[in-house]
Amino acid sequence: LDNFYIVDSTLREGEQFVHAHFTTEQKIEIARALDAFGVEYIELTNPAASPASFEDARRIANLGLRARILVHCRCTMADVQQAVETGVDGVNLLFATSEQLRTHSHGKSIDEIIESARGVISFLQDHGLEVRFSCEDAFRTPIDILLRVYAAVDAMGVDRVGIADTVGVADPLGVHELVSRVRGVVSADIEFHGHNDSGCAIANAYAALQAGATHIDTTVLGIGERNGITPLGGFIARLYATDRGLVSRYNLRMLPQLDSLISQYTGVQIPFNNYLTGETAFAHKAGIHTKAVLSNPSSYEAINPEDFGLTRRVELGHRLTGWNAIAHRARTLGLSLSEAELRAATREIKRLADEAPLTTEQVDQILREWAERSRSCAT
Ligand code: HCA
Ligand code: CU
Repeated sequence: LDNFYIVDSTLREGEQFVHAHFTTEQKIEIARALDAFGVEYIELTNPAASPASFEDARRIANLGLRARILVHCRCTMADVQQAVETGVDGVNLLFATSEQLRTHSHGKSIDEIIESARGVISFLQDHGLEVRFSCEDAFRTPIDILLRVYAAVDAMGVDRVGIADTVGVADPLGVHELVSRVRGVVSADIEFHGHNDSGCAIANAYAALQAGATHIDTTVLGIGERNGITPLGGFIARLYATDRGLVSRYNLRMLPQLDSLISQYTGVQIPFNNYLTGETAFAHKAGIHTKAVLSNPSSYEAINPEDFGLTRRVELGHRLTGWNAIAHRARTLGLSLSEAELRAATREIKRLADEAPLTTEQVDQILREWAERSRSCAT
């Protein structure tokens, strides 16, 4: 599984998010942050989309980043001529192949698609650019058509073929099946791009890797059309949970910064349950959990927050609290209380918390009062 590359599309798919309107300076800052994190590829909006899109692609291609810079283009000469002028390293081409999109989007037959691909691909190859050809809406395209298109562009010598779950209908078993079938007919690398409409974007990206895909599209916080695609942080969490060695080549401590940068620039909050950076992602509450976590965090954590520069939180002032966690807190405060006292203090906290949760300060106050009482009894 370690032969994979991340193609981050925050500056392409992410720009298609309803709340994204990045300025040139913001795009540059995002590109630099992604590069510092260590994604291998950064995909940018089609330079033909607008004058600023062209200018920004040119500037980002000239920043001297370690990541390879790609632009996303329709499979037309007009688009790729502009792409070449920007000085980017490669082009991610797309062409819709499903019946739905062929009818309602470009109206071309499969033979016409293959023929236009030929000219565009050889033009890019002549200019020394890396080329990927993707079938948009692959999961609603009949398999025989899909394999015919992939085999044809593979024979033209593309570096990668792309498989896009454009509407988020695929599931992990289906992705595994399709990627395996494509693997059987192409020698090129395989890129997977998955939308999250039905909640499978991370699982699908992971299944694609398991089936032999080499490149995975992500965006920071998963932003994109509708509810977006595979989120960078969630994908990293998925890989880390399997084998943390898989993600050791990335600068993991940059992830919280990337998430907050995009949150700030789009004006949307990071969800409380977000992978890694959600407010509660490392919060432990019930007595059974807190006891074990305080003794060894891995008991209830698959992911070590410290690897991402984050900290865990143990909640004490609620009715599900346990005396072990309360005892731990008392020790932290330097208070010496007997087990009986700690159990009694815990009962008091639970009784009060049945009315309303207590703050840590309130819990500390109760523990200090018990310590005070205990001392005055002793003297
Ligand atoms: C788009 C559609 C796309 C393309 C993905 C790809 C999709 O907005 O252009 O190039 O592989 O989801 O199909 O994002
Ligand atoms: Cu997409």
